[in-house]
Amino acid sequence: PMIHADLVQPLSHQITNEAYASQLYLQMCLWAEDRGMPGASAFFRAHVSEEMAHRDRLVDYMIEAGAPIKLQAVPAPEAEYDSLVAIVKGAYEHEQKVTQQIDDLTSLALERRDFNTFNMLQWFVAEQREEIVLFRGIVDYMNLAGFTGAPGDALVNLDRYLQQLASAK
Ligand code: OFO
Repeated sequence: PMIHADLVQPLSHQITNEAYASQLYLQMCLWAEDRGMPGASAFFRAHVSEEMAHRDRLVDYMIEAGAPIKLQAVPAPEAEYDSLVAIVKGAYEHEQKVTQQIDDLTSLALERRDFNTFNMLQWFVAEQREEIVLFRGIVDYMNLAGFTGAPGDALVNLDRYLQQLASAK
């Protein structure tokens, strides 16, 4: 088989992880939408489809390899946030977690000498580097703007910044 038996379940599980990321960002988008933050809403909305694309990339790989996919329940995302600061920090932390998941999968593929999966995962390794750079950049910007989370100029500024990031994609 193209995929080592020990990788089949973990890859299936990552499909659920990517679906979770998509749900999480949709919830964050809705939170921002609800509070009249169009920039933050657009930014997270764009991430919803990106995460779906990550999920589909794994699905396509497994279909091509003829590996069975067992879907699991997608956990409910956190819905209560104190501020946009908490959301951005939450998203950054989440991306760090996903990076760990991808790293674990990649080292397992290497250990089992599953070079097809190892090769497929290189795309995710690069993608996670981009995600980390992106979210860390927003956290840095937030700190630079002196944004504490309260409504005011800094919040409007951050929302506009997120709008620019969303349009640049
Ligand atoms: Fe946000 O990169 Fe997939 O999960």
